Amino acid sequence: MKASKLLSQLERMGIDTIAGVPDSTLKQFCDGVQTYQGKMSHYVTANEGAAVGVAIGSYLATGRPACVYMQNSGIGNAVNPLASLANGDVYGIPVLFIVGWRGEPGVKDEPQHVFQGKVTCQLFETLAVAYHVVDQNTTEEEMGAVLQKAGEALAQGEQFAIIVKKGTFEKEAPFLWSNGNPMVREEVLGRILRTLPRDVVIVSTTGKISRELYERSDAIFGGHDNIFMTVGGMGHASMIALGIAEKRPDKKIVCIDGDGAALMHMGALPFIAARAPKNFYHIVINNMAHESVGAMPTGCQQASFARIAAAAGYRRADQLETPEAVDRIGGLVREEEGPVLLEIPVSLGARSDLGRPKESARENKESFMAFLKG
Ligand SMILES: Cc1ncc(C[n+]2csc(CCOP(=O)(O)OP(=O)(O)O)c2C)c(N)n1
Repeated sequence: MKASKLLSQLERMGIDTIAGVPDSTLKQFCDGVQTYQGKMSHYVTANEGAAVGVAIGSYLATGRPACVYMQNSGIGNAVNPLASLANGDVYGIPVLFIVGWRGEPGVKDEPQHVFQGKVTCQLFETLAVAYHVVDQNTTEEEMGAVLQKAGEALAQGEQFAIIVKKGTFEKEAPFLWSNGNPMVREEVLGRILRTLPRDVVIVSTTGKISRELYERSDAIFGGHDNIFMTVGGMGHASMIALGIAEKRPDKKIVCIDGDGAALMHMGALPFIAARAPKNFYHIVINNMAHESVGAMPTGCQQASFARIAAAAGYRRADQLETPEAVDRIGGLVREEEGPVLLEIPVSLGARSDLGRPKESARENKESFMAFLKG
């Protein structure tokens, strides 16, 4: 199936708005959305609930249903506006979902996708959203029938989900862009690990930032017990770090966040500033993209996390633009009180042979808790 073809079919169905958060299973589809020549408006939203919000608003303004795309991890974020606004017992607002299915039962995937993958279809059933699963063998004719069914549901003010298995979309011309930043994320993460005191507690965000930290830490120190990897729950690393920081004022806590993740639940910033934990250091690695799932731009390239954090009330907030500035983080963490936010601009891209954690998530939790205790 070609993304460009599906997009023009959606447009013919009267859909003129598409909003979502990128996903690795939908990488080819997301590339197709970026390069699409049609008339649809496209929004990469901060989270999947916000995409449902745009879909609702756009429908209210035009009477046309919108399409929301996301990874199945994002269903949780979408449930609130879906169940309490779009559902037929409330306003009855049509939305077409396109959902990448990570953790499909029987297909090996990372721990964070296993349970979510198992309950994906059930969740749509519970939410009274009719759905159809498509894969690489779905023919054009079958897809036509699915869209026909979807159109009928949308016409009734209902929602419909197309659940997409891995490998469904064909490769087309990728969407290529550069953010112009010279520093490389993995090198920056290595520098951060080297400059930080060895006894700091690190909470890292979802995606390749955690995978790169894990590998760098193993290579430099032969272990990673001080790192809690927020492998799922994108956007919640900083609140996890706050939870630890408040219970362990004797430890310095460093949250290593991504810009996409920080945007996803940005309410954390003023909240952390209000709690003012003295032992809290927040580093935002900013590549202006959801790099881990295919480097789609976040759509908020203008945002300065340092300025946002300063306005939110962090005690100090800076942008670090050179390797030498990154090397000074350790001194800052040793000498200054938090909450501090440091924004580090980096380029796009990652090593193609980047690994994944070798232990189970539970083993990592246990070694991290033992480190915290010790
Ligand atoms: C709720 C939710 N939506 C989407 C995803 C898929 N996902 C995993 S990592 C990622 C991108 C993270 O972007 P950012 O925080 O900027 O870090 P980067 O990958 O750019 O280093 C996305 C969208 C997810 N895991 N959870």
